[in-house]
Amino acid sequence: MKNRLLYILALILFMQSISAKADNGHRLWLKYDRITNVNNYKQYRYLLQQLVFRAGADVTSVAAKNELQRGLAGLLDLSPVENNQFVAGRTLIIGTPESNPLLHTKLVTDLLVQSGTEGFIIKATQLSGKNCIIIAANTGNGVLYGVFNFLRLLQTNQDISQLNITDSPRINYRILDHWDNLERTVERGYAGFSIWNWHKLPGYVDPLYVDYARADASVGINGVVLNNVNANPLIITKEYLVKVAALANTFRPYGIKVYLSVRFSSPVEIGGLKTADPLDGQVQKWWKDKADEIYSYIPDFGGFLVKANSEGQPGPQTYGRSHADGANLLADALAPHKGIVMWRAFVYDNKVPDDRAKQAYNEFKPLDGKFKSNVIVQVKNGPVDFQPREPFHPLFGAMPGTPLMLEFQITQEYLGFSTHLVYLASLFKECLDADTYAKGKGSTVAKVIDGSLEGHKLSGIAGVGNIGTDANWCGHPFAQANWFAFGRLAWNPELTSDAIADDWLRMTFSNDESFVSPIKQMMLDSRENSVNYMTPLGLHHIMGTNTHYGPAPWVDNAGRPDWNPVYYHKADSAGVGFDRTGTGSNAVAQYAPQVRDEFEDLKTCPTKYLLWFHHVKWNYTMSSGNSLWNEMVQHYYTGAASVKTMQQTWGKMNGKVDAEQFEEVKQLLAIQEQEARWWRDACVQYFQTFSRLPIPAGYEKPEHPLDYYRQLQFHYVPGIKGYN
Ligand code: GCV
Repeated sequence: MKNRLLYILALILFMQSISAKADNGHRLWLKYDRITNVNNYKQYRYLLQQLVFRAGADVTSVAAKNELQRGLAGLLDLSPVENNQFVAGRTLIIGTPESNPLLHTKLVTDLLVQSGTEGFIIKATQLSGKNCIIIAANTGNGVLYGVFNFLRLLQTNQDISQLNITDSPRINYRILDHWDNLERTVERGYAGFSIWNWHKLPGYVDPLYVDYARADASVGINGVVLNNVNANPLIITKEYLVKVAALANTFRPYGIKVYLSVRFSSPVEIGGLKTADPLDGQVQKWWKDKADEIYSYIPDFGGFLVKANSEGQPGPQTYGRSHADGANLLADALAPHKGIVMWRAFVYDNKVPDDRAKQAYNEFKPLDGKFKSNVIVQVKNGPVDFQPREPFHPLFGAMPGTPLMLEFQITQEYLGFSTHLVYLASLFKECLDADTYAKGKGSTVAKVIDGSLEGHKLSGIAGVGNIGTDANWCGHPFAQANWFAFGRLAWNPELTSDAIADDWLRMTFSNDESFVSPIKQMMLDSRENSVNYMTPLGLHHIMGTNTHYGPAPWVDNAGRPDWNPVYYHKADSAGVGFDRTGTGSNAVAQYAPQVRDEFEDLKTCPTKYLLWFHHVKWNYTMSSGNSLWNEMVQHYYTGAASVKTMQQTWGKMNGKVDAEQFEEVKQLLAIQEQEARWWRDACVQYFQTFSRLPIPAGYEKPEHPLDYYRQLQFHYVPGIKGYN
């Protein structure tokens, strides 16, 4: 009996030790596991024996120090000796010139001239004639970013003996938008429920919030919108403000400000007023008082995000006023506290426009220059809605008198939810690097939004987050890379997708080249793969209505024309595609002449945007020599086949990464492979009903007839309101 008990006890301990080792991805890219490369390990331990950390007593400096100690303990099993002396060649010196006398030198202060309040330098140098490594900044925030950058160098096994880094963010407001509802569902969220436990706040502050803030800060995110743009007015009542304040207090050490989405009609709904008209004196007073109240709870509150007169949300147009009137009302209320208004240009109202892609430009372009100085207009990357591929939004470059903020979607509403491996840096870069020609060649979207093109002080970028209560935060281990990539590009839009993937893979999984190299390539190819099996050649908005799950190009009976996929692809017996040239909706005219001309001409229009701008005959000869029909089929088949290749590539990684994560990715890739074929077979057969052309020889037959796909129904698809 005793032996049996001992045996069971041993077994339990053994099982625990196994599960303790298994990695569920919760530590994201901040694992800080012991460095396995012997040379790097030795170099780092030698160079970092001593630590002189004097960065002030502010909460951010304390957070920076804690992070450094945590990182060095994990990566190197090192607790550097901290004092004011330093040993030549073996000391890390950290702080600001004010707080750390060792850094109060001309060399350091000169280098920090351009660093602003968030930049930093990391340098192998000499101070008082002795070799050392310094991390210096003008503020605690800069020190924090410098520390995260330094730890990244160690995590990715860089040589640190010759460091010479000067870095600062190009964009001021780098914000993660949560579409989290107060009852904890997440609109378009595929990673579980909202991480904000409103019920337990403010009494219980989950340590998870600190991990969340560390992750954001590690990639330079400095603002968080806590709630859905389809906003509940309760968020700015006292009941919720005390909860918001608790989160703000938790995020403050990490340089993160809190923002809220507000509902334009709040003065009526929670203020008891009869109107929310922005020109009404009582309404103006109500918002001013509300702003004062918010700042009494959260002194460094960031400001408001607003979705108005869009998809049924109330707004200034409800009272016959303009978007500028609405934004300026809130801007005036926030201005005394230095808060900002992020006013969304995603207007998609009840009147059906001639072309939905034109609506934001039509409404906002005439308002250029009419916004108060603390308003920034937030524009989605493309003119329709976060599709797998869209051309850049024509408002970029078209509103020189107004600071514009770029909104990306990190959550994969249209890109396979959290079951498809799609690395989004490629999508982000395609937009950031696009040339608007607003002020001649080189007027990229990145330069519009970083303020440099027009000399705007206010500059911003937002990403709609993909975070939820799933153990790995994002639902798919590789979806974490999109959170990471958003932050890195928000800090520096010039980084390459390749470099970001490289860092993320090394920090998250392994520095083993035989892993990093093939898996990085798989990531870099993944977005194009998904475009191919979902919406090749400029097709868009052909997914399941409302759920946005799977293909449904046939839907033609939704409430209004521009809710229907058929509105967007316009397939008929002659051809397919939305004519947005002068013979069609003329949306091309919203772009600068150089861009317009390129898109308007069938011969010069990039193949990837072809059916976005043109209705093209099925037998049109593409630049490849294929007919349009054959080319479309080829893209769908190549896309689906590429997921098989991803499976093979991943299959070879068994043993190179944690077993639990290997298995998770393997299973998710199998779902993706199935769904890629579903997209392919449904779309090819549907478009074939118009082209009446055969699927060229050599391609496998679709698994099921078209009717099978048309009749599929799904219940409880995540991410839509009321799904639970
Ligand atoms: C938050 C799309 C999404 C909506 C989202 C909207 C927006 O329409 O499907 O869920 O609402 O964009 O960005 O406001």
